[in-house]
Amino acid sequence: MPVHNADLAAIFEEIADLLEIQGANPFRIRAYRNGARILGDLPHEVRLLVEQGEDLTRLPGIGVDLAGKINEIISTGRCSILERLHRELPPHISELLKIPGLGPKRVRVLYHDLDVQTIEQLRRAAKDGRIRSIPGFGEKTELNILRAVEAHANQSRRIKLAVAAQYAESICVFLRSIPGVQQVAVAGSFRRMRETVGDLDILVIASSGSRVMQSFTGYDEIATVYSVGDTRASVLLKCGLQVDLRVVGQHCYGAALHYFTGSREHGIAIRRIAQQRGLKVNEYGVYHGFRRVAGDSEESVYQAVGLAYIPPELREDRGEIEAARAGRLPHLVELSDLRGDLHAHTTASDGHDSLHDMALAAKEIGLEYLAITEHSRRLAVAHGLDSLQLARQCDEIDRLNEQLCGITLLKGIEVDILEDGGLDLPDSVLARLDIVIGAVHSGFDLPRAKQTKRILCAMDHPNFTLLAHPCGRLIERRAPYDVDMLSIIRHAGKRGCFLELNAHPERLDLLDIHCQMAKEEGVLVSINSDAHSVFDFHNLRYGVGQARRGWLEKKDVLNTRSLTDIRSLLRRTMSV
Ligand code: DGT
Ligand code: CA
Ligand code: CA
Repeated sequence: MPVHNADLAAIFEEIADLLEIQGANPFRIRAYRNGARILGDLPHEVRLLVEQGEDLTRLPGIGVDLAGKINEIISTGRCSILERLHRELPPHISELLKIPGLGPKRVRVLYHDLDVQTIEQLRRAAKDGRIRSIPGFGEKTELNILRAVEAHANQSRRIKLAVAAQYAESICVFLRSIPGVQQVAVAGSFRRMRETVGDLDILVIASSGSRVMQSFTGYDEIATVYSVGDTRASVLLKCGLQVDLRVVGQHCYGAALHYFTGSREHGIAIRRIAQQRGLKVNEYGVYHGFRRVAGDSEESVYQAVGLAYIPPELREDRGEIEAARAGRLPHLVELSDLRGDLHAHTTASDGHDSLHDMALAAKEIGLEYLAITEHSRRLAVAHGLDSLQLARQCDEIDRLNEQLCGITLLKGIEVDILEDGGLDLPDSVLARLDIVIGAVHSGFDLPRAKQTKRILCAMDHPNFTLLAHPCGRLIERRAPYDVDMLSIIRHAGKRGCFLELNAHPERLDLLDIHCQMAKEEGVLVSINSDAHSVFDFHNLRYGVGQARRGWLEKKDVLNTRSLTDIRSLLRRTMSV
């Protein structure tokens, strides 16, 4: 079975979790976590590098030890250290980590003090009031755990877009190699660029469905075939992702793609409009009685019901149909519109590559400027910078900018917003920078009013320019903190500062609905990679996908501006 980067990343992540539950050396744990992140973000499959005999230690963050593990997993399909950890710890203990609010440290304590090994045991411990007595937990935490366990039980498993993309890509390569296949497209929520997908919906254009199905069910990543017929199949991959496959003839392409892209709500609304015009829309075409009037292309489907073409990211029945009817659809921002990236890290804090290499990688993908924004001193786990270290980096950036051509580095910081709304570095230091990104990295549980006030207060700081990952959620792992986003957006507008749309696949934060809100309030959004390695710029595409879901156009996005315009926009903020 081919091993994907997401599989390797998941294995390393699990090793790190289990080591942490065991209380192993933090450096060792960090090495696996970094390895997992690097692997998860690589744009190309590591398996292919191994097959080509490449030296994996040339990848950032991958030492001899991890390279050996990767080779072992790819060549044998097994991982001996993970097997050993599974023998040493209770079999289902890592399941506990799926409960929001429970990290390895807490699981370790729950296991040692209460012998909690499963989610059911956790629920019982919380219900019986045994958790509150553990030092550092308390009654409130106990209640939160109980709620989270109950929410977890009702929750269906969804997979992050960037992870699904890796599996989708290999399936598409496989399907295209089947004789007779003319076209392959991934539809469903994947095409709509939702942050997570429930399953993959793949559309294949071929003259003979049965031939395609025969080959497809032999795909070696399939664990279970749920159902298979001549035109449709549904399977479960070994990674846990479900795939629905549909085969149609060429002339149905547009109608089928439209049907399977959804969303369900959008589809229902379109069919209702069709009905009013005496038309019928299904996955084979648009019909007037028995006469087929459209369906070769998606454009023809929309045209038949009197609408302009609606891009997939907007198809949620959230006003796009009215906008299409009125000719008011936005001209959505595209990846190629981005001219810079305003959030990146280097080895000076917790990044994996040097200033120089990050600059070259940004230039390579066509960017004209890149802001270097390390963590500030408070975030010690990420080697945050103090004033002196930051000043040194600024000097280095000045020197480097003289040598670099085609790319300009901007001087910045991702400064911690303290719980009282202050910033983690003195004004005099921040004043020297081109950009000051404020970020909440602690105190996630503050009550709504306090959390909102904290952020508004940070924005009042004369040098504050951009609010990082505004709601703080980690997809499927940590809920957003409770804030009044409209107040924050309005305050940003008043202060002349900006909001980030953090493009990391774990974050995708600003949320799509808040992008729309920012647009309405006239507050520009910056689509940033938050790159920690040269490969992370690849993630900008997911940020753009989310921005498109939030109706953003080129003019609504800060980093579509030229370097000169960016400089003056950032300066204007500071002088307010
Ligand atoms: P997901 O998979 O939960 O992330 O969300 P979607 O939007 O990909 O939903 P999914 O996979 O259930 O279906 C994909 C699209 O196919 C859906 O948006 C509309 C269409 N579709 C699927 N099954 C049906 C159905 O039984 N009736 C109708 N009208 N449409 C369907
Ligand atoms: Ca789907
Ligand atoms: Ca489906």
